[in-house]
Amino acid sequence: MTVRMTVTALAAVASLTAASTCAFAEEKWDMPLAYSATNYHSENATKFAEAVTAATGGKLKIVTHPGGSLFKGGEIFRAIRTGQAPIGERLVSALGNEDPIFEIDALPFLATSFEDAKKLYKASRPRMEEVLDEKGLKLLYAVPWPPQGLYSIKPIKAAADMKGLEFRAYNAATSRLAQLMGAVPAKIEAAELSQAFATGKAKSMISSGSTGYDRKIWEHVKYWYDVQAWLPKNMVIVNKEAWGKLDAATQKIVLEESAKAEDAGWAKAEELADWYKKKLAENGMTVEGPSDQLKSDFEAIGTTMTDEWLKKAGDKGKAVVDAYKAM
Ligand code: PCA
Repeated sequence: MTVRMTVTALAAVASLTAASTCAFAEEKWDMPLAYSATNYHSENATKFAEAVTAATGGKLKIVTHPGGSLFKGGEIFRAIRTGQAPIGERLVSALGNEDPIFEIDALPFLATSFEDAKKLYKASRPRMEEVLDEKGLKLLYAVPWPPQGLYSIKPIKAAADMKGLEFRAYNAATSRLAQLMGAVPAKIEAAELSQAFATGKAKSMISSGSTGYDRKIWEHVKYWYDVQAWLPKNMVIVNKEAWGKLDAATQKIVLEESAKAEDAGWAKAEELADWYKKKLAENGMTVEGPSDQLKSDFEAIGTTMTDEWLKKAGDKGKAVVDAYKAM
């Protein structure tokens, strides 16, 4: 009994001492992510979170929650905006109803290589930051997905073959694209994909090899056409109020680690793009380029969608496209 009491007393003294030597207030940030833990976006975000935690000596501890476990993809932007989560990651092009600038990321054939996607990012980042700032948010970093291709349970030689086919969309732009092909779109988050294809709710979609690989899409889908239509990005944003509570030294560390995460993420996406395609093929999928007809059908749809977007996005949108084209 005496010994137990002594141990308890010692532990109490030790924890008091630890508390008094911690001259700083510790802050814990939960960071919701929509995509699976093993996806490179999530792994990159987790590395970023760990690097910030280490570099601040635990003063700012960031903990990631992948796979939509804390907030689903469709809820993350609002959660950060309202301060329910201080930080998180969201697919940029899914935010078209917040502002048209975010949809520039999913305009077919505007930027189809990593190099052009980087230019488009440079050209659009100032406007993105302006819009986010008005909403009480700050952009930390953005990382692309590999080029987008067409998944289908049946061979597709032309857009006409998509007529009536159930199509999984991940934003308004992919819904519109489906509509223009005569397909039947339904918005479904990546985390719910396997279920949607298993039940036949989805029979086609446009996405990268990355998401097909993550969801073992070959269990349901046999064809992937490497259309290289665009490279959408995920962005990591922070609530400005939460940001304002950090001291200058901590903010500096977060910005430095964000820059590193951005560079690492772009490099990883590019490195993995071909690897994903190989994995789809190894698992029995037919992986090939689009037929000339399908390509020209997509190009025509891309022109329509770009025209529609320019009307919506007005002068500010046009200025971004012009800046991109001048690069
Ligand atoms: N994967 C994400 C968005 C773009 C991509 O390649 C998805 O399908 O949800």
